[in-house]
Formats: sequence, C-alpha cells, structure tokens
Amino acid sequence: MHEIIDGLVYFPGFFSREEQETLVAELRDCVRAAPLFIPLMPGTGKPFSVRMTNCGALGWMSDTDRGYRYEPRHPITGAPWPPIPELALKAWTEAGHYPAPPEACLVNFYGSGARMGLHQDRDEAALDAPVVSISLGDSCLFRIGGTARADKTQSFRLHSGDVLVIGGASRLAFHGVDRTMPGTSTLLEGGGRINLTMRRVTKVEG
Ligand code: MD3
Ligand code: FE
Repeated sequence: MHEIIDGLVYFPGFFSREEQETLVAELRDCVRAAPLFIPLMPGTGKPFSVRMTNCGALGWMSDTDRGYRYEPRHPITGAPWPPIPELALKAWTEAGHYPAPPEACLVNFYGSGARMGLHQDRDEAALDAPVVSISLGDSCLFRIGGTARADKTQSFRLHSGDVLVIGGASRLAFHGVDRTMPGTSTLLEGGGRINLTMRRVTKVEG
C-alpha cells in the first residue's frame, strides 16, 4: 500500500485471482438485473465510449437533457439497482476506512478503444468521503492531475485486482483513463476492463 499523491492511496493486488473471479461472477448477476447502458454527454448528447451500470441505493447516470446525477432506478428497466457485491464492500471497509457504507457503486465497462476523458467527480454531496475504485480485467493507463484542469498530470498503470482509495486532497483532482491494454488479462472472457467505483453520495448525519 502506498500514497501516490496527497490522499490517493494505491493497493496493488488487493484482490487475489480467486476473489477477482468471485467478484466477476457477482457482477454478472448485477448486469443481468441492471443491463449496461451508454450514458450521453449533457447538452451535446455525445455517447460515452464506456458502458455503465450501477449497484447500490443510488446509481450515477447522464443524459442529454438532465445531465450528470444520481438516481435510485435503472434508466431503462425502471428497477432499483441490485445490491453492491459483498467483496466490493470488503474493499470499502478495509481500504476506505469511512464510517458509513457506500450508497453507490458505478460499474464501468471498457471494451476495445474505450477511454474516459479528464474530469472531476463532483456530483456527490459527501466530498469528505473517499471514492474506492477496483480494477478488473485488462490493465489501463490512468492519469491524474490537480484540482485545476491545466495542472500537471502523472500517469500510471492500473491492473486487475488493484484498489485505489481517492480521499483528501486528491478527491477533487482531474483524472481519466487514456487507454486500456487489450490482451493483458485473462480474467474476462472476451477481454475488456471493468472498473468499480464506490461512493458516498449524501452526507452522514451528525
Ligand atoms: C481520482 N473511473 O467512474 S477509477 C469514474 O477507471 C472514473 O473507470 C475511472 O473516473 C475508471 O468517475 C477511474 C479511479 C478514480 C475514481 C474516482 C476518482 C480516480 C479518481 C475521483 C477523484 C480523483
Ligand atoms: Fe471519475
């Protein structure tokens, strides 16, 4: 475990191969109940290259008219999101150390060529809580900078089974995924990369 920049703590190989396989099986159940959808950029309606779904009480989504937000139901099926997988909650508890459970677990699926441009995560009221991220499948090149878009960035690879805890000063840092590296993992049949990000959305009372 080590701190890369202020508040950003990296746990390489947090999950064993066996745990990763269990987590993928749990995620297959999630995706069966809550199919992957393609979010649209607010305003322009341009589709994301990443497909998404969610688990937990609240799910992150975006569409042309109403933009980025959290919703309690799937945008297409109208059903509540499935529960957050047990093993994901283990990372929240053991690596995140926040005294309240996560409300949202965003599931990002990167097929070949998918990427995520530089952005901040600021749709949550509970900015004191960390974001806990789990990488599965193909490795990727991840980039993180400072709290201004023009700040200098640094890049490093994230691999299957790695956990990142994004807290403190890094919580509002600009970050993105430049590319995935096809063929770097045998975890997912058919390849690709999955990223789970658990978040606290609402402030905790008291
Ligand atoms: C740094 N996901 O879902 S995970 C996202 O790999 C997102 O899918 C990327 O950015 C992915 O919003 C990166 C690591 C991560 C997650 C949240 C952060 C890094 C972060 C929030 C603030 C700063
Ligand atoms: Fe993000």
